Amino acid sequence: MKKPDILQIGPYPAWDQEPLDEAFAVHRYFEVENKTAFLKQVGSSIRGIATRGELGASREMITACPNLEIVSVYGVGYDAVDLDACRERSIRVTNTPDVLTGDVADLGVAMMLCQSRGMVGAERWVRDGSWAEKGLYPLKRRVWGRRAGVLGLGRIGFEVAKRLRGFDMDIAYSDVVEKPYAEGMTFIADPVALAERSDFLFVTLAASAVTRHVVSKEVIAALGPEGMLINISRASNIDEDALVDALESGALGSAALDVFEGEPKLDPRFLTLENVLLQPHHASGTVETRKAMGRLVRDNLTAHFAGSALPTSVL
Ligand code: 8YV
Repeated sequence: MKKPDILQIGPYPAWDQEPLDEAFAVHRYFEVENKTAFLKQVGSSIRGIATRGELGASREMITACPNLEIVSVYGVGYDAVDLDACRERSIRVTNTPDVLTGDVADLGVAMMLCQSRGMVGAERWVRDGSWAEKGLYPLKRRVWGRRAGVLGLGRIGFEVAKRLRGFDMDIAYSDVVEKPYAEGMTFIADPVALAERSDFLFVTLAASAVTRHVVSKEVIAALGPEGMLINISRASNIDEDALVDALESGALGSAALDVFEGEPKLDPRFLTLENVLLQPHHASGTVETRKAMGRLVRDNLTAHFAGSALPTSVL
């Protein structure tokens, strides 16, 4: 039987690439220079797209593949997939939820600790001889027992909150509705009010057109000169211009970010700021999790072409 033709939008590790190549006729979009010509050439043969969370699938790509049946996303976030274009043609969409939740929460909490205790600067202090030359490292801010806000108490937000309990933090959260499982946490619907009572504000919302810039200039101002913003969701959830302005002026104390508008290219102003911790969108980046994500990408494709129920569909 002919293997189904798949358009692969971004690279995967060898342990995923090999089984993918074995099961499907894979066309590597990310390796070609002239993408438009490539899509013209292979588009009509494509029945599935395998993509990454941050790369998604655009309307242009979807339109160029008139026989497309499924988009399988390597990531929990599918905001970069044009869902309207998929709905119009009843194209299925799958993602990789649950398997990455713990790792993403771990990185968020690690970023809070690292930034609050100034660990990057402290490492530099040791390596560049400042410790021996200048003595004690400047004092930083405590984490345990302080006030945390979680914006979006879904799977990842809940795992963040669970970890913060271990630091005896006073935890509040915002969401569209109060969550029955948020025991011991204060519900504050308004993100500005949440930011006002938070020392650390975690952004853990699934991104969509509705959540765009939910962390507005007002939310950032409410977090204030002593506050820290931690983003492990999508850059679009934050008004990034307002964020950089506030970090520059000191209106916001600090930030720890795993995601950026236009990544992997960053607003160059970020690189000049000392009060921001920059991470290369790797919250799900452990061997264990990435293996589980790769397997789910393939399991969804395989199930679809076998006519079975999809393990983790979103459309
Ligand atoms: C990326 C992510 O998909 O899960 C998500 O939504 O953004 C990440 O896990 C990962 O970088 C792989 O591309």
